[in-house]
Amino acid sequence: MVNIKIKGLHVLTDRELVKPKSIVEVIKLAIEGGAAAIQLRDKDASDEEMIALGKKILELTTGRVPLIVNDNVQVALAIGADGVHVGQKDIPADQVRKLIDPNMILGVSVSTVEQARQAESDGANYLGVGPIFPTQTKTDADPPIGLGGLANIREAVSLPIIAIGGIKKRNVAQVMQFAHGIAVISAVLRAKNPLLATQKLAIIINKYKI
Ligand code: TZP
Ligand code: MG
Repeated sequence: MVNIKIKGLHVLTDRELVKPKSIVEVIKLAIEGGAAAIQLRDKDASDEEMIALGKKILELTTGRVPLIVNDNVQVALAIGADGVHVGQKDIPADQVRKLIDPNMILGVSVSTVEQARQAESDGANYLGVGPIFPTQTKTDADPPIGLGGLANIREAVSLPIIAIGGIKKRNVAQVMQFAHGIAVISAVLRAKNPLLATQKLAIIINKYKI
């Protein structure tokens, strides 16, 4: 059941990239525009800063869409978030699964079939798969896996696949042939009109979403 809720458009936060706009304001527009989930992601913030921002964003998401916290299990538990998302260099997914409430969503970033199978057996509820295309947003991103890499992972596991990395309006339709949703940062946070940008992405995604 948890899987149904996380299909669609995920919008990730980035307090720096969104400037001069405010992240809270842009996330509000993203929810209005049809985002299916919000992920609180901030590599440079302290736990206190994450908690403060997380509480503000939780006010916008509660009753509407899940809020998933990147990397930081303690922050997720402290604010009562709906889920946690971890990468290959974070706390192992099977450990996170034991630390969080069974109803909480666990997302895991993967870029290979092997990692995807491991995440599935560790108890992930969905996979963040990528980077699909080159991206300047994550400076330490792995090389892009392309649509071929995405398709291989999709075939190997039965979890919902949320594709990430360099996804824009122009390429989202091709990605959605092999995914249950996508996650973006710059396509919404750097858009002149974040509401319109979200609406346009969500319309395309919802045509393909299964
Ligand atoms: N993980 C893989 S690529 C990426 C993350 C967090 C960055 C995605 O940002 P953008 O701007 O949507 O390419
Ligand atoms: Mg991480």
